[in-house]
Amino acid sequence: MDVDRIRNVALIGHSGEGKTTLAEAILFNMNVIDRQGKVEDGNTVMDFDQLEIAKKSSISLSCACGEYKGYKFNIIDVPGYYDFESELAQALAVADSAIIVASASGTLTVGTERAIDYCVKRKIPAMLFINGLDKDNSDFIKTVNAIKLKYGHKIAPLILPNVVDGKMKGFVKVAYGVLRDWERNEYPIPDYLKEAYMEARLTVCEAAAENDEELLEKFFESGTLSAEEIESGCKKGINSCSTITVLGGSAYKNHGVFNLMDKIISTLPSPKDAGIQRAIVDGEKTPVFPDENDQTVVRIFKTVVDPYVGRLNYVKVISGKLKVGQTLKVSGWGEEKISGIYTVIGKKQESVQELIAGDIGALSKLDNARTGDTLFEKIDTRFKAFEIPPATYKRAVYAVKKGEEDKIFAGLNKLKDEDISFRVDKNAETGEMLLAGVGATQLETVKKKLKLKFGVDCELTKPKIAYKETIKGVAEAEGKHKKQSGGAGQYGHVKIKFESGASDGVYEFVDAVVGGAVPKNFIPAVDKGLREAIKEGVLAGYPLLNLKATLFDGSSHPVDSKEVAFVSAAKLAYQEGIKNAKPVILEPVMKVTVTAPDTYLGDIMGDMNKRRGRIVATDQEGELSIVTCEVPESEILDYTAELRSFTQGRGRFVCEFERYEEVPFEEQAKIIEQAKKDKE
Ligand SMILES: Nc1nc2c(ncn2[C@@H]2O[C@H](COP(=O)(O)OP(=O)(O)O)[C@@H](O)[C@H]2O)c(=O)[nH]1
Ligand SMILES: [Mg+2]
Repeated sequence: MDVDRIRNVALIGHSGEGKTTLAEAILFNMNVIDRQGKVEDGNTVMDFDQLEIAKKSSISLSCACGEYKGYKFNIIDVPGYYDFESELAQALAVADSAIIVASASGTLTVGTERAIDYCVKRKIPAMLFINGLDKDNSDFIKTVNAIKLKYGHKIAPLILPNVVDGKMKGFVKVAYGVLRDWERNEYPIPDYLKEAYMEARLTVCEAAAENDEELLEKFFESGTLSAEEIESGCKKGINSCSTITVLGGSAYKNHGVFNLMDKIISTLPSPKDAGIQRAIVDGEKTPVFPDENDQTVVRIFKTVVDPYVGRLNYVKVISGKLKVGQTLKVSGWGEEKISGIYTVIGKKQESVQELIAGDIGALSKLDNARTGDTLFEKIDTRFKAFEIPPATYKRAVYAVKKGEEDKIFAGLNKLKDEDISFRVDKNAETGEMLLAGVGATQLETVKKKLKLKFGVDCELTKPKIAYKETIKGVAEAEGKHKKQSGGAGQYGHVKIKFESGASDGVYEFVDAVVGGAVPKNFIPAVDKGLREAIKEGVLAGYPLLNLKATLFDGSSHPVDSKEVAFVSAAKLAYQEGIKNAKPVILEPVMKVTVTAPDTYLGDIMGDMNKRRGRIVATDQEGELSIVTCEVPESEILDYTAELRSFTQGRGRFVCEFERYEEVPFEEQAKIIEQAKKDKE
């Protein structure tokens, strides 16, 4: 196989548009499978995972390959749902082009818009496939026009539908000037389509000519271009991301899929056309070409834990040749011996001896390497890290069965191999195990995998907020600990002034005792008592911040005074004093930066108000508004889903801890009430 004859194509777009079904049709047409499976029957090549079968929808990217007209297609089926966007980033880091699958709904759907924007922004060559044209209410032309409304002449349809009695019977191949039915028979263009065809052809010729000086000249001179010229012009346009060609059909009925496959060959880039993969080579940013004679460089873009072969790493060979028996280095930590190389078709692997530059396959039996690692032969090479969506959705993890916490923690850490877009932390403040990810669907998936692969059940709950307490006023208090009933007695007596303002922001102890009212040797005991006491505030039991405590008086007993007595006395004074020093509850306030199309600006600000948020700044970047606000953490625990919902998935946010702030009075009452309940 020659690198020019490889096509690495990712199928992208919103979920439910037919990507997995399209992959199935392509594989069927390449004779990789002898029957086209259905997502709803749970028998497709790409949705093979048990959870995907149950959900009837893709969760992680999967790969399959086959041959068509002497070309090798590596198809990467990418899940469309928001929560799995990391899979999109991983797939597009190695695919040389994308096919955006869009339903023929007559509108530009948010999912399609996101996919197009993603490709345009990152310069990924793309083609659109308008799917579901077998459905009664589908409308190719209306859909294309809706997409054009936003993207203009970038969008170049290569087909013209032939609709008879409200049903699409086939299409005109605009470049070639023939009518095709769904059985791939070809006819001359009927009269009723001629006018529309002439118009469509003109549009395509313009799109092709725009990308090539020579073609432009020819088009000016003769007013037309040949089919080959149209394709070569479109190919240039696709490669430079100035053109997105449009095809259509029905993945389900396998209509229009052969035509798509022909265009994959004629207009989508080979790994060589797609050209340079930017890498950091020996510390320098350098292009790496898919040259067979160069050093071997292999990039791992996905790790899966396979029940039969163990950990399987999906790889793209960036340059050189990957061979069984090679030892390759890994930046930063060592080397790996290459023993099992495979081509992949969904859940099936076929062992091969080598993979050439530009090709995609899988490696088994690597010791440590995983997603994101680059293996190289001689010169240190690595790539920019995958663009992972921010992990803004947090949930606490509790074991259903007591005692399984460690097993859950270990399982989660293993699952991170498969999904690089969630984090597991232990929160030292609240003592909770926290899972942070892109959204609820993702974390639910993690939970199900935990059960399936490690046999442990867990519950996901809203995380506890790490509230704190402090005082705003000043109070003096006395604490006396006295026990003198029989045997050895205990006596400690202190007078302490409590006020806000510790030098370190947490706690400061000042010894202002004169004349030995509290003997020198017992002063550390007072400090110790207070240090223990501030672990719990007097309102709701949260740690106390910013306390300055000045010991200014007290008394002692020649026999009964002991360390424990002064520790207790200090604690008594604390209870009394803090209550009188205007205690308040503090809450963590986050800095949240929301990005969304500017039409949502008003909604975002109004919604922030309801969350007790403060707008700090608003900025504009193209059509996007960027709103920076400060909002209590307790008010944004579900913001991921809510922002998505009122922006139809167009809004994004990131957030980070900003500072602690006083909780408003009404809210304090709720927190105190809750703390009481928790204690019972
Ligand atoms: N009628 C019709 N149904 C389709 C077509 N393509 C996909 N479907 C159905 O739409 C649903 C979602 O398809 P799927 O391939 O899972 O979409 P994905 O989420 O983009 O991978 C499934 O029930 C498919 O059978 C099509 O061209 N026509
Ligand atoms: Mg799918």
